Amino acid sequence: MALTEARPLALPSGEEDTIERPGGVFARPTASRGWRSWVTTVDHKKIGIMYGATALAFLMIGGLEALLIRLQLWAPRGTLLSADLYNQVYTMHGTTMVFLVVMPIGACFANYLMPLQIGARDVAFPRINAFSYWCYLFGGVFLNTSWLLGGGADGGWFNYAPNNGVIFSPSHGIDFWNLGLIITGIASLTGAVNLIVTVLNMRAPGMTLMKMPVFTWMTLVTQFLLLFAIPVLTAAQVLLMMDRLFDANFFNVAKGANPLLWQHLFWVFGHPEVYLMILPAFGLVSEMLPVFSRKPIFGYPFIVFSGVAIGFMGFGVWAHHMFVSGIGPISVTTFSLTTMFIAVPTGVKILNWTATMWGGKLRFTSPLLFSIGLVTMFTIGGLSGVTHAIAPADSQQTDTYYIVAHFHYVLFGGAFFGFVGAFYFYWPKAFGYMLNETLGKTNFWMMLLGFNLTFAPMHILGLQGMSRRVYTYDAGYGFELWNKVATIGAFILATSVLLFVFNIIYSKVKAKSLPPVGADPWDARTIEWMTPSPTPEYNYDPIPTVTRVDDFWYRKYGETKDGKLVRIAATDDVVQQRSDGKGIHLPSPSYWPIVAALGLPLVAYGLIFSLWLCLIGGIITVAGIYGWALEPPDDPDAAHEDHGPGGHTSDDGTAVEETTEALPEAEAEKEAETVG
Ligand code: HEM
Ligand SMILES: [Cu+2]
Repeated sequence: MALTEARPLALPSGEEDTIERPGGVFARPTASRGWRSWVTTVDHKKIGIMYGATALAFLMIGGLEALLIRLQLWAPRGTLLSADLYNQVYTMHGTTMVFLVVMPIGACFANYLMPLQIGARDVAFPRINAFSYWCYLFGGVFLNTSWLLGGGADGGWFNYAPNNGVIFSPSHGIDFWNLGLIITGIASLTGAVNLIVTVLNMRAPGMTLMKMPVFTWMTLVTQFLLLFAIPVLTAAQVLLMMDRLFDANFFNVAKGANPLLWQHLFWVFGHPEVYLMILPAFGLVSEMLPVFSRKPIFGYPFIVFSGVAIGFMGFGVWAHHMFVSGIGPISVTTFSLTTMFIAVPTGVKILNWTATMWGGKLRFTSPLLFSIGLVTMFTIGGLSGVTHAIAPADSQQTDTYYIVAHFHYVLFGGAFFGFVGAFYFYWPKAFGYMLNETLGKTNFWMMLLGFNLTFAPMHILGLQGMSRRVYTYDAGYGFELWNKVATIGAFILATSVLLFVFNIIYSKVKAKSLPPVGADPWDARTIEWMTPSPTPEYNYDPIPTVTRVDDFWYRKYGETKDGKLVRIAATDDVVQQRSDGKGIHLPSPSYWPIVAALGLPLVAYGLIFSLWLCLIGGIITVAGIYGWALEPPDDPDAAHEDHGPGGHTSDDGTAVEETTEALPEAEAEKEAETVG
C-alpha cells in the first residue's frame, strides 16, 4: 500500500522523512527523526514515547534495587547489604517505582493516546507538555544522583517525621528525595492542568463526554487526582525542606511539633496516589477487553462513574495507613468504613470486565492475556486490601510482609500487567510494527509465574510475623523457605521484564523485512485506530466527527435486528490514508521548555551544596521562561504554513477551514436541531 510522501515539517536537519520498504515508499516513522527533533519536540506523541522510554530506564534501576533486597533476604543473617545501605535501597526502590516508573508510564499513555482518542491534533499547551516531561526527567536524575553524592534517602518511600529530620537522617539523601520529588511534582501538576484542559476543550465534533473512550475518562479522573493530591505532598515537602535546610521546626517534636502532621499530609496525597497509579491501567484494560472479546464494554456508564467514584472516595480513606499511629477509635472506625466502601466501585469494575469477556469471542492475544492478568492479580490484591480495612486485623498486618505483598499485587499485578498489555496493544499504532506475539505470550506466562512466586509467599511471611524494612532475620522463625521462593521468583520476574525489552529489539529488527502494519491490526473499536500506523504528526486529516461510543467499530460493523454483527464497510474504506498534512496547523518545536526545566535541578543542588548554584539555576530557568514567552507559538522559520489570525492559509494564501468530517445524514439533522 504505497502512501503519499510525508510532509517534512520543521525538521531542524531538513532531512527527507521517507523510507524504502517492500511494497513502496513510506513515511519515516516520527520516532526516528534526529536527536534535536526529540530535544525540541512539543508533539504529544513524541513526548508520550519519551515518558515511556524514560520510565522503562528507571524500571531497570528500581528493578535492580528490588533484586538486591531479595538477595539480601535470600537467607538469615545476609551480609550483602549493611543495615544502612538496605534502608537506602528499599527507600529508593519504592520511590523510584512509584514516582519514576508507574506514574510516568501512566503519563506515557495519557500523552500519546488521549489526544488521539478525542480526535485532537495535540494537547492544549504543547510547550508546557514538553516542560513537564523535562521536569520529570531532571527530577528523577537529580534524585538518583544521591547515590553518587553521599547515598540515597533512607527513611522509606513515605519518609515519616521525625525520622526524616536532620537529627535522625543527617546525610543529604533525604534532601535529594525531597527536592527531587518537588521537581517531579511540578511535572505532574503542569501535566494535569494541560490534559484536563485538553479533554474538556479539544474533543472532536460530536464527541460529548459520554461518548469518550473509557481510557480518556480515566485519564481525566487521574489528572484531577494529581491536581488535588500533589500540592499536599509539595506543601509537606516544602515544610520538610525548611526544617532540614533552614532550621525550621515544623516536624520537630522537641519544639512542640506534632509528628502525625507529616503522616496526615503524606497520606492525604498518598492514598489518591495509589489510585492515580492504577486508574490509567484500568482505562487501558477497558480498551483492550472489548476488542479481544468482540463485544462493547459491559455497562459503559457504570465503568465510567465507578472510576469517578473511586477518584472522589480516594480522598476520604487516607488514615487507614495510620490505624496504629494513635489517631483514636473514632477516626479508626470512620476510616475503616470509608475504606470498605471504596471496595464497591472497584468491585463494579471487576464485574464489568468479567461481564465484557463473558460470552465474547475471545482472542487470546498478548494484550488480552495481560488484561486478564490485571483483573485476576488486582482482585487478589484488592481482597487483601479489604482485610486491611478491618482495623483489628490491620494492627497485626501493618508493617509486615503481608502489606508488602498487598501493594505489589495491586501495583505490579494491577498497574504493571495492564501497562505491559497496553504496550503490546498500542505498539503497532506508535511504531508501525507489531511486537512478536509468541515472545509476548511467553513474556506473559513467565511474568505471571515470577510475580506470584515473588509476592504470594510474602502473605505467609507477613502472617508469620516477618516485618518489612528489616535488613535481615534470624534462623528458626520459619522464614527461610518462603524467602528463598520469593527470591527465585524475583529473578524469574526480572527475566520476564528483560524478555519484554528483548521483544522490542527483536521485533524492531524483524520489522525491517516486513511491510508496516495497517491502521487497524487488531480490528479495534475507537477512533485512534482510524489513523495510519505509525500515527502521522498531524494525527487526523480530516478530524473525524463522532456519533457514538466505539465510533470506529460502528463504521465497520452494524447489527441486524436480532443483534447479529454484520460488516458494513471494509477497514481500508474507513481508516484514514496518510496525507501530506498541507494546511494543517501544528505547534512548533522549541528549545525553551528544556532550558526552563534545566535550571530547576541546579537550584536544588544549590540548596544542598552552594547557594551560588541556586542563582545560576534560577537565571537559567527565568531566561528559559522569557525565551519561551517571547517565542511565537508557531515559528514561521519552522517552515510552517503561515496561518493568519483568522485561521489557516494554504500555500497560495487562501484561508482554509480546519478540515472536519461532515456529520452523517441522521446526525446532521439532530445536530441542526440542537444547534438550531
Ligand atoms: C520487579 C519486581 C519487584 C520486586 C522483586 C520487589 C520487591 C520488594 C520488596 C522485597 C520490598 C520490601 C522491602 C522491605 O520492606 O524491606 C519492596 C518494597 C516496595 N516496593 Fe517493590 N518490588 C518490585 C516491584 C515493585 C513495583 C513495580 C512497585 C510499584 C510501584 C514497587 C513498589 C514498592 C514500594 C512502594 C515498596 C515499599 C518501600 C518502603 O518500604 O519504603 N515494587 N519491593
Ligand atoms: Cu491507602
